[in-house]
Amino acid sequence: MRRVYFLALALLIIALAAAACGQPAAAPAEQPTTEPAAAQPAAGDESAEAAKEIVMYNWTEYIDPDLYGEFEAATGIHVVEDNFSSNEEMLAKLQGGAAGYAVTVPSDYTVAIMIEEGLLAKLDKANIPNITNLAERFTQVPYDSGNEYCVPYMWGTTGFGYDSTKVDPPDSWSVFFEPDPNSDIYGRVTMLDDPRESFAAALAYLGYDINTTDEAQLNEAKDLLVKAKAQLAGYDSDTYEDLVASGENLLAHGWNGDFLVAMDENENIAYVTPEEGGVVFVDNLCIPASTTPEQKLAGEALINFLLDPEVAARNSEYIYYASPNKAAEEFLPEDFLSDTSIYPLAEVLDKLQYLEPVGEAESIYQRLWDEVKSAQ
Ligand code: SPD
Repeated sequence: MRRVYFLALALLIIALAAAACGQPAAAPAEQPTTEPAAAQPAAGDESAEAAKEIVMYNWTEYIDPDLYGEFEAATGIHVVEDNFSSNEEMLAKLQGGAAGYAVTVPSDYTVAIMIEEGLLAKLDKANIPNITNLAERFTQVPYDSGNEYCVPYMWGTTGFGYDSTKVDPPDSWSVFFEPDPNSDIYGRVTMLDDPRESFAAALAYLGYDINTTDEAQLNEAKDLLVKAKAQLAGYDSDTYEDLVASGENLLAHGWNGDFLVAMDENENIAYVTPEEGGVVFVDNLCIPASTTPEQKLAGEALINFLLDPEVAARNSEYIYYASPNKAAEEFLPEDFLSDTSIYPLAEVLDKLQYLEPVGEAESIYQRLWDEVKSAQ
């Protein structure tokens, strides 16, 4: 099972790399679908009517906020947003029985865990006609082949954002793991408050698989993370890019789109992915199993709206992440589609890997992460 998963992930990376080379990685998109976002009754539940208010449980700053108003104008459904800062935070909340979220946005490996644990509802695709706008390669994702539970929302990479007028281009994870008290960046650096992402950084630096379940390797990675802590201003997954843009910090571990947004505020910010390799991810729109039929209908209407080609293009341009929506490409400007911080070159993608579920080793990651966080 694990081999099949790995093979499928490898195929997805090859497809992304082929696309980055300008070679078609998939059959050309069919005619874009721009079906109205109005909520239709679910096939299996003729009596249900879409809820008039729903909650979207999303990463911070991960949608153009104007879209909620437009969705409400089109469907009469009001959306309230609640935020999380890591997959693990969102997962713990849903595992703990939180209900009332109509849509949430887990990353690839977390979708696999949520399906396994029965935390997601199957999508009724009759309510999501715009799903045909997805690029072919995003319909075959290994963690949810055929998009039974989720629709890919955005994809991106993890790397470093830095102030290019004050910091030499960092090309190695060593900027975090070989702290130098005499350097300008000492004390002005943050790392993601995210166990899998921060362990992936340390594991990649050590030359280990970022999905290892080997406890000895994980302990080594933990020691490295504790060593790195000496120069950290903190762990931060929500405001790190703003702190680099404002000049308070000089370097941060984070996600490409967030730094690109910050570049609008400070043109000196640059983004790179490390030489040793790191993480590529796909985040997904999914409906928790705990939704009522009414919330599910409204959630599916929201997913359908976000898959409209023009809406998807505007959303991508606003948050600066790459869209898995093939039909959106014609609405995206050329300089967006050719920006290699958004669509990395094939040789860069080749070095990146998806995080995968680690099964029982999840508790080792969590315990060691707690040790990192509490180390003095
Ligand atoms: N500000 C929104 C960032 C969303 C990033 N998702 C990252 C998933 C990484 N594993």
